[in-house]
Amino acid sequence: MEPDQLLKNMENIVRECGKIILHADRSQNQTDAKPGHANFVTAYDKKIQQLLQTRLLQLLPGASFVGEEEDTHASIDTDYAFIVDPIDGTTNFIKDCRMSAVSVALTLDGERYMGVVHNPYLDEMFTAIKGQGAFLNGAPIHVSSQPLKNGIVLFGTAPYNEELAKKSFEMAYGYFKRAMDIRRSGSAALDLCSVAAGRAELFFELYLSPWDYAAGSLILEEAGGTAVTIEGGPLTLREGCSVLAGNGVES
Ligand code: 2AM
Ligand code: CA
Repeated sequence: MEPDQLLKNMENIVRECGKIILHADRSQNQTDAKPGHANFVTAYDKKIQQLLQTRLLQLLPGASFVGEEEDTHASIDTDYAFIVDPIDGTTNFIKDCRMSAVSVALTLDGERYMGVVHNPYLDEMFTAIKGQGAFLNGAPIHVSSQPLKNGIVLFGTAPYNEELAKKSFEMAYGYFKRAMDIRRSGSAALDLCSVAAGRAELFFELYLSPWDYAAGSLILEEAGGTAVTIEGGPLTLREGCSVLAGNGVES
């Protein structure tokens, strides 16, 4: 299959998943009970991941499949591998904050090859093929050329790690003083796409898993931005890492 056709097919599958998010039966979301939260989310995470797995592997039957909702993760050291997050922005989904995404990356020989990130609430489809630029609903996107002082800084707060959470807020305060303003969306995949589309200038989070950034980081790089770890090394796809992503403008 031609790369363009493969990407189109991936988009169609991801759009179907977005419809499941939009039409979620919120009466099942017991907002006063934690187990209710978990069941509600788990049901939709699993349902969407299952759909992604079935439909994506029909496109590329020999591919590996790595999804957030699995206990053990397949190796991506194969020709093709899909790395997916069925709902990135889980807490937003629970609270109906309408800021969540379906994220699908395709790797080839262990390297990011294609990325699709879809925000169903805004009907936004971010896409990229390595070396061919980044697009939003089919139109090319590019990072902004604004320096940090005129920029918005997005960040995530590593909620499961107290040490990192503290450091995250300290870093956020530092950026708050240096930049125009800060934001915290709750979806790393969408944050990376926001920087890619020039809506924000920088994003950081001190620990993320590959499915959070595999697609979004390719979209960002194809839009002219950069994505590295906080230490400045390459993002790892076989395990999680910190992410520092920006428009590449020195500040
Ligand atoms: P999620 O919504 O799929 O859980 C928010 O700070 C970002 O961090 C979201 O993209 C969120 O993805 C991700 N995230 C939340 N908990 C995480 C964890 N334990 N490890 C890695 N990423 C996490
Ligand atoms: Ca995620």
